[in-house]
Amino acid sequence: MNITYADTIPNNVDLGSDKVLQRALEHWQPEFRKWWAEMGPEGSHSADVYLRTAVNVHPSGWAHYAYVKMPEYRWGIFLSPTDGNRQINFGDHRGEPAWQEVPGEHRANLRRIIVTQGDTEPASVEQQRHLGLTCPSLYDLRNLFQVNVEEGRHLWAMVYLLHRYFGRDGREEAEALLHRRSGDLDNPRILGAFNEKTPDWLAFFMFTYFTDRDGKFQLLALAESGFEPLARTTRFMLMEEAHHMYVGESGVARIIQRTCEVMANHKTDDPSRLRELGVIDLPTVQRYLNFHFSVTIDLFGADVSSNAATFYSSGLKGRYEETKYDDDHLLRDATYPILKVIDGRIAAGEAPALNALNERLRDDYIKDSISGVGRWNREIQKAGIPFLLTVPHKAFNRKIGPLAGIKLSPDGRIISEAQWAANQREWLATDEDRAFVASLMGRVNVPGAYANWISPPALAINKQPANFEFVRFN
Ligand code: BYC
Repeated sequence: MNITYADTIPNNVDLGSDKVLQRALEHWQPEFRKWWAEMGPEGSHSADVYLRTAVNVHPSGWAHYAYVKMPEYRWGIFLSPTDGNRQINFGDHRGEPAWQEVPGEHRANLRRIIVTQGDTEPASVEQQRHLGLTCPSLYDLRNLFQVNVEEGRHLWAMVYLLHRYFGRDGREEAEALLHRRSGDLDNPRILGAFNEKTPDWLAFFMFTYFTDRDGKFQLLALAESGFEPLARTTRFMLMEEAHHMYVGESGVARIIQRTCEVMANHKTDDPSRLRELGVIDLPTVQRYLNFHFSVTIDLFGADVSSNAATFYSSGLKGRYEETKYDDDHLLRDATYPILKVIDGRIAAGEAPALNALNERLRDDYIKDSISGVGRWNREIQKAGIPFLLTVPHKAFNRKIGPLAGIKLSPDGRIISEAQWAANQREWLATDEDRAFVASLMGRVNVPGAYANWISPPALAINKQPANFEFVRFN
């Protein structure tokens, strides 16, 4: 098969002159297309979608807008520019020049990190593949598809690293990324949250708000890596990630706005009355929030992790904003506060800072996610409604790490198994909640029209009006 690399795969890695890489991609690209046809957005293949495509890394080139059929999207490979003088900023190799090739002794760990990162990208596309059938507007449909093609590009970014730097085992891992399936019992995706369902648009917006934000923090930690190709590719991915979180934050905000409008118009806060009126009541929003937040903070791994210590000491994965820390960047003697479970109670404790790096990143993440929830609350306050959305306690509904061993209410009270069983329905989205939200989902595909349960956006995309034909069906 002939591939004109410069045309079909925009890149700044001089793909055209790398014969080994070309051969690897000749095998992988058709497999990727097959995967997209099978597992990519359902019923979307012939639509013209108003999408941005990164065609180069310059400010004018990383967001080029045009109508595109998604199977023809030009998934590019971009590394952020470098001045060639970067040093490793942390760990045992601190002060040495950043690696341009994979250091032999860290090869297995580096591959594992890249594979784990790469695995989440197709996983999210699989999780979201049915959502286009129930879009609340063409604007939202376009945003969904934008997120999907960019997750596809992020998969390409990791596959590029595997093919270019890891030889045969890299090629095998790249293939396996197309074979695992979200939620498949026999061959699931690697991390828990990526095997959950994203069955409706409230779940989608919560996912892009909370889980894509895990992407932001993990990518920021990898952007500190001593392996420069990984640092450079993740820096570029972060530019796209920002839009995904915006889709989530503004999507939830628009749902809240619409609910508050109906609450005010009908002078009611009764969830069943609001459901009859076709909007999503705020307690249901809270239960979805609790679920997505708790499942996502598990993605940071165990509170105390020898893997995390090794990744840091060997210069593979840094802290969020590593260079802003005024310390030794070795962390051999430092400690970090963690929560411990002692005799069924939670107590403040300390762990060696090196081992607690997952916990530190989780804490950074939590601070960042709380701020957006504050903005949702301002929407509710503006409408004069006395309701406050809250982020649950860090130990609520955990499945990873020692906190998984206890039962806790969202506000942090230790409870018995029986109390958990009795109250769980108040705290986490139930089958009834999901069935109700699903009952609202119906496809709205007329330009400028929006489903009853969500407000139109204040600003559409690329300065286009809200009634722009963001997707044309053929
Ligand atoms: N589910 O020592 P620990 C994104 C495993 S999202 C299942 O704490 P470590 C995106 C762990 O693998 C960002 N298993 O682990 C968002 C280990 O397994 P083994 C994704 C889990 O290695 C939206 C064992 O438990 N990127 O980009 O320190 C849409 C012991 O744990 C989970 C990355 O994650 C879990 N939640 O930390 C699209 C960055 N957590 O060795 C995209 C790369 C842990 O016993 N990954 N385990 O078999 C990493 O840096 C690390 O692998 C982790 C785990 C932070 C995930």
